[in-house]
Amino acid sequence: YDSGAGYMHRYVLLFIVFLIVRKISSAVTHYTLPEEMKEGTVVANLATDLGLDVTTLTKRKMRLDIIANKKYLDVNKETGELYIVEKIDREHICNTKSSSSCYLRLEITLENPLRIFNIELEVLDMNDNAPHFRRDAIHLDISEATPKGERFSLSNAVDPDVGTNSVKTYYLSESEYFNIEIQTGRDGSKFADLILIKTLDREKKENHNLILTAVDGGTPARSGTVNIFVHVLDTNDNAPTFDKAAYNVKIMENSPIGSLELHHRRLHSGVQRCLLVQSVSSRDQERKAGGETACAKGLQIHRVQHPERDRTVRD
Ligand SMILES: [Ca+2]
Ligand SMILES: [Ca+2]
Ligand SMILES: [Ca+2]
Ligand SMILES: [Ca+2]
Repeated sequence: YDSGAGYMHRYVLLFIVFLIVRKISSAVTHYTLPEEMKEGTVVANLATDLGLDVTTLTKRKMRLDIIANKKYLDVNKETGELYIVEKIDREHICNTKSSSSCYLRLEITLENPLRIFNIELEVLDMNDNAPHFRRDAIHLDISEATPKGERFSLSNAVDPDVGTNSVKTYYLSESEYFNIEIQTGRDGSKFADLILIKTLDREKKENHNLILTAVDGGTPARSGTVNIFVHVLDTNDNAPTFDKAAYNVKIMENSPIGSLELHHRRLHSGVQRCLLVQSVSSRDQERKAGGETACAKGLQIHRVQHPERDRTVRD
């Protein structure tokens, strides 16, 4: 009777029985638990929930398999309790932002008779990450000629948590020149645009230091900041001006040529000033190189090229 055909017959029968068992056990037991729970925390009592005799678990070689790269949980064969052996980090298991639900799939196996139970563990997100910016500072060079209303996109903050635990909004430190507008990307991510609300004046203020804060919607909320350094670029928006509308110079007749010019000295790097009996000064606040200083030489104007800053004309 123990022929090859009979052996095959028994094998096929066993396979069918196995399939039926798989089918019976296809009902999935669902649990939910928050991430980051301490080691040793009991998630559920499997013996109670699956209707198993707790005294037979060791004898039936109860086994837990997890479809994951770490052994996050184990089962106590004495009590039937499912407990945590390693902290479950939702951001590690489900690092994509696309789905807000995150699952760990477990399989419980018992022998004599063979029973397999599928367990689905939904890991709930906790607000355990603060929004952070990839860089410490954002540097912006903005011309003082930039019109009011111009916007500048700022790099966004990232927060690996999902839903309300992720970046919710941004705040900008007090500024009379700048404001921000919150934008929502296609994937729901939030970012901010910097908006110029008052025209800049380099001659008044050359650098603006701002702080951008990203806040998430968790309870309690967490936040991250980044410095924004705005450097105002110069444009030629000032004409030279004299400190008086008119100057009177008295010169004796027959004065020798050059007698009015006493001396001129260098004040500080690149700036020349001609100091004479009567002084005439003209000031231009622009930054660009190539300005001119005019000094009276007798009754002629002598121009001096100098590289930067206060162009001063003295007579
Ligand atoms: Ca986490
Ligand atoms: Ca989280
Ligand atoms: Ca967060
Ligand atoms: Ca200017």
